[in-house]
Amino acid sequence: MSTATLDHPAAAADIAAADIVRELEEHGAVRLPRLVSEATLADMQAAFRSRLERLRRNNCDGYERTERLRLMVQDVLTLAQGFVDVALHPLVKGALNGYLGPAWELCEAKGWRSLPTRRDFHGWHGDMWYDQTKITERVPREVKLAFYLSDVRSGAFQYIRGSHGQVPHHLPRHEVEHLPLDRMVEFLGPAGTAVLFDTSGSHRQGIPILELREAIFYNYHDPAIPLQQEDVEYYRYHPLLLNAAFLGGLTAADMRILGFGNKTHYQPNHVRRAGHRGFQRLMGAAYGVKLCLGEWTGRVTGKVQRVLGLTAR
Ligand SMILES: O=C(O)CCC(=O)C(=O)O
Repeated sequence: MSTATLDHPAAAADIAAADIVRELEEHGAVRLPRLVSEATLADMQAAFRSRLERLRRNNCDGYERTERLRLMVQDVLTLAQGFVDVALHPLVKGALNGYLGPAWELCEAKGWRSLPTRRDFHGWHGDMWYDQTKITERVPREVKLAFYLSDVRSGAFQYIRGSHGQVPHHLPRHEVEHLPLDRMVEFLGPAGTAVLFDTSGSHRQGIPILELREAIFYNYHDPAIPLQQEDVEYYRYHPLLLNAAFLGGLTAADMRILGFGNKTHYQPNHVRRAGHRGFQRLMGAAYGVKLCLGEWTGRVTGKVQRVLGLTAR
């Protein structure tokens, strides 16, 4: 396969894109050549890690944690220019035009840090995203771009080559037992490794995960395809959240890809059903008490200081 980087002329990217489309058609997953410079990668890593400092709450941005072994960072396009540049890389766009046809958009951009474990917590699956009760006669295509932000020596993305095009589902034990593991490809690689894959094929994060792994996953599909109910309720494919600072120099095609003006999946006043509601209320109340105590202590300290003549009245 020919190689291309972010700075290659469009013609070279077109040739490489055709190779990538062929690989996707045949195998369902393909490793891409390097997409960003070391400096851009470092910028992305620093921005991503700044979101991993703490759990998101109140006036502090951070990660989301809805499961034990992954810390989720939502809406990575807001974090650094590199996240937008990778999403709209000419090679990626060329490959997606060839594989998905004319109507695809970027529908999600998030990442996570996976924690070390020997547990197969995610399992083999094809991504379920569209409404399988409405679309029965074909499997609509969806492609993800995996992009590593840490060196991956274990816990890599794994894919069964040629398994794409099946109705996506979580593989039950009897199917896992018969998986053709001789066709399994494991995408080990340094930070900056990028892999495009058809999400209907069987894939998972491999185990054991011996070191923290940080990766982002961009999700591309046709937004006109009806979504499964669970994702509508969760508001999973909400219109992308963007950062105006990173949107200079977009073409009309880029704006379409980022969903400018597309309200198909916009839900006014959406409120996500919260889990752990009792616990959240308790934490909210405890925080309220802490603020009251802080205010009261401040008043008492002020009074004492005034009585002792330590501050002006
Ligand atoms: O984290 C991984 O390597 C697997 C990702 C995955 O299964 C998915 O995005 O559906």
